[in-house]
Amino acid sequence: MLDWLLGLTPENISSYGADIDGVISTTTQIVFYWWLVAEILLIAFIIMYRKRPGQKAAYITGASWKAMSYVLIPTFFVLLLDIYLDIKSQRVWDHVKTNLPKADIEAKVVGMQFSWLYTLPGKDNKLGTDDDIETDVLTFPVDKVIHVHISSTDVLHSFFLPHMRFKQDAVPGRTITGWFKATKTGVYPVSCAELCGTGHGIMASSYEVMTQEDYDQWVIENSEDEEVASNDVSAEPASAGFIEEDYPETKIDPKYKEGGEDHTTFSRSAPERNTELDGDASEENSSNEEDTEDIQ
Ligand SMILES: [Cu+2]
Repeated sequence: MLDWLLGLTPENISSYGADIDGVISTTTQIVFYWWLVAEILLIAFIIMYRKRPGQKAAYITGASWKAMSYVLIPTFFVLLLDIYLDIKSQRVWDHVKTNLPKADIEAKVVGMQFSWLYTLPGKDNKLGTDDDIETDVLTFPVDKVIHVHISSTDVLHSFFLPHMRFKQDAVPGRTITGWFKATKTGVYPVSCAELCGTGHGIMASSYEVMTQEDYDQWVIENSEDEEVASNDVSAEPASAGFIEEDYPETKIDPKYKEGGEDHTTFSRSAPERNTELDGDASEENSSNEEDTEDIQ
């Protein structure tokens, strides 16, 4: 039932895509049937109890148990369905968001106004080493667990892979890890699902799912021409408003915690405000004392 609605969603190429679609389908069906019942009753009652000659309107306060049962019984069923949905979706949430399976490949995803930049491990399959590959097409093998460490250099973005049934906010100053496993090779779109500025609509990107052999080859090719590759990357995003100096900052996330450039200004001004407040507070205190003296 209602498969036509799920038919509108993009093709599922995710190992947990069926779980996500299942929750959406169940929620839609429950909401749809209750909506149908409510609308049919509403229209029926409008016709049945319309104004007619000789029929007087009754004033019903709803205080009797019979009247209340018309509200309480449907509420009970809605509550039961709510609990059912909670249990069903909690299982999916645990699987997709909480219990991350062991990663085969770890990648870094950085959102910025208005592009996505990806860093993949090189031949050593370790992220954060010299042979890392920077790319603007997230590339990874099929049937492998990919962990993505998502962050942002500026404002809130949302890393959205519709075919992968994956969506995760990119929050400045934080790195959030998500995972997915593709079941099919191909090139698929990435978009930003958080209104992040004037270029939000053009903040599109893509990812390519390859066979393991193709991926191994891709890693070798891109690791070999490391210099060329890094030149490409620094040149390409520049057209999309990327400033190279911005990137190293995002590598050092603790910097934000210790107080980056912006935060320093904030913490500098904060104590000034505090001292002002203290001054005010002591004045208030002294005036309070005066008041109490007056009362005494
Ligand atoms: Cu964005």
